[in-house]
This record gives sequence, structure tokens and C-alpha cells, in this order.
Amino acid sequence: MKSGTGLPAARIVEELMIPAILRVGELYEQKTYFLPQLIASAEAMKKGLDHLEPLLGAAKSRGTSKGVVILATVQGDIHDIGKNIVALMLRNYGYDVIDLGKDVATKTVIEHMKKHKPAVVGLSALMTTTMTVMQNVMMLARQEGLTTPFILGGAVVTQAYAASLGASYARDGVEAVRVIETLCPNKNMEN
Ligand code: B12
Repeated sequence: MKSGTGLPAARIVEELMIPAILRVGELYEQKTYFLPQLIASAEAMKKGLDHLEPLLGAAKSRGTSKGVVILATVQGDIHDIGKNIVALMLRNYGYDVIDLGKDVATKTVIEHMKKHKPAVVGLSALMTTTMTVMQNVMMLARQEGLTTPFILGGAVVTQAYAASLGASYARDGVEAVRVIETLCPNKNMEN
């Protein structure tokens, strides 16, 4: 759906907003930007995404759910811009997303898995220090007898890392939709 600027909302996110926040990250690494600029940029991203959400989420109201997906940024990690984009994309493609938010305690993820019985659980981590928490979540889920497939993502996560834990991986929201489609074989994509 168009945003009123002439560009479809999804293109504004993919082609303008994501490159902009990644550029902020580069400037932060180069010590040209500091934490206040990082925070201001993140707030601008949030406002922009909130504004575009009704346009990106248009498909949700059209049909029935293709399956429940739980999303969470792992414990100790407050980065949620990327995870929120993945949630928007999945909703846009008709999935029922339960977004547990950021810095989510491992046991909270497990509790929600038991309660909602999702088709897939997606975990996000943006830091090398929090990436390992993904393994804790998966181990606890398996100990509790939960066989739900996991999909992992976030800038530090790689296909190889996800595979080493027995999880799927997607590098962005578009790929997440494609991979989750294969993890929910009984649900047909309509878009
Ligand atoms: C914005 C930002 C912040 C914001 C976050 C605001 C928010 N609400 O998210 C603020 C200012 C709060 C912040 C704080 C910090 N940050 Co910061 N931050 C960034 C920055 C610049 C951009 C991240 C981002 O939003 N990228 C854009 C999104 C769209 O990309 P993405 O998250 O990768 O998501 C995409 C994919 O990865 C994928 N994806 C993401 N999640 C998922 C989940 C699933 C299931 C799937 C399938 C796919 C998927 O799809 C997304 C869409 O395309 C990065 C730099 C960078 N290059 O990443 C640093 C960065 C991640 N931060 C960093 C650090 C160190 C911190 C702080 C510790 C700084 C500090 N000294 O306090 C704190 C962290 C505190 C904490 N406990 O978490 C480091 C991490 C270093 C590392 N390798 O461990 C980075 C890399 C910057 C740097 N070079 O030093 N940060």
C-alpha cells in the first residue's frame, strides 16, 4: 500500500529507513556520532515505523491467520528495531504475531510458548554478548519438551550459528517470511 509519498510503505522501510539507521551505526563506530545521536535515530525509526504500520499491516485484516509466531529480543538486549520490522512484515503476510518485546527473560519465552503453542518462535539478538542467550532459550524449550521450530536473526547472527543450534535463520524481514512459510507447511501463502 502507498504511504502518501508515492513510495510503497515497505520500500520506505527497506530502501530509506534501514540504510539510514545502519549509516548511523557506522558513524557511531567511527566516533562521529555518540549515544545521544544513536538514541535520537532509534526514536525517529520507531516513530516512522509506528506511522507506517497501518499501511504495512494491511493484509492482516483481509484474511485468516497463517499461523502464530512468537517474537522476542533476548534477555539483556534492548535492540528491537529489526525485530519490530520482522513483526510488521509477518503481520503484513497474514501471520498472527505475538511480540513479547525486548530484553525478554528466557522463562517468559517458554511460558508464552506453552500458552500460545506457536508454529514458530523467532529470536533476535544484536550483540555478541546476547547472541549466546538464544542457545539458553532453545535448550530450556527442549528440556521442557517443546519441539517448536526456532528462527534466529539480528545483525550478529549468522546462518552457520543458527544451524549449529538446530535453528533456521533469516537475514531480514522478507527472508523471514519466506523461511517461516517453509516452517508452517500446512498454511498456504496468499500474498
Ligand atoms: C539503533 C542502535 C541502538 C539503539 C537501539 C534502539 C532500539 N529500540 O532498537 C540504542 C541507542 C538503544 C542502542 C543501545 C546500545 N547499543 Co546499539 N546499536 C544500534 C545500531 C546503530 C542499529 C541497530 C539497528 O536498529 N539496525 C537496523 C535494523 C533494521 O537491523 P537489524 O536489527 O540487524 O535487523 C534486521 C536483521 O538483522 C533481521 N532481524 C533482526 N531481528 C530478527 C529476528 C528474527 C527472528 C529474524 C528472522 C530476523 C531478524 O531483520 C531485520 C530487518 O531487516 C547498531 C549498529 C549496527 N550496525 O547494527 C548498534 C549496535 C548493535 N549497538 C551496540 C552496542 C554496543 C550498544 C550498547 C551496549 C551501547 C552502550 N554503550 O550502551 C547499548 C545496548 C544496551 C543493551 N543492553 O541492549 C553494538 C553491538 C556490538 C556487538 N557486536 O556486540 C552495535 C553493533 C554498534 C557498534 N558497532 O558498536 N543501540
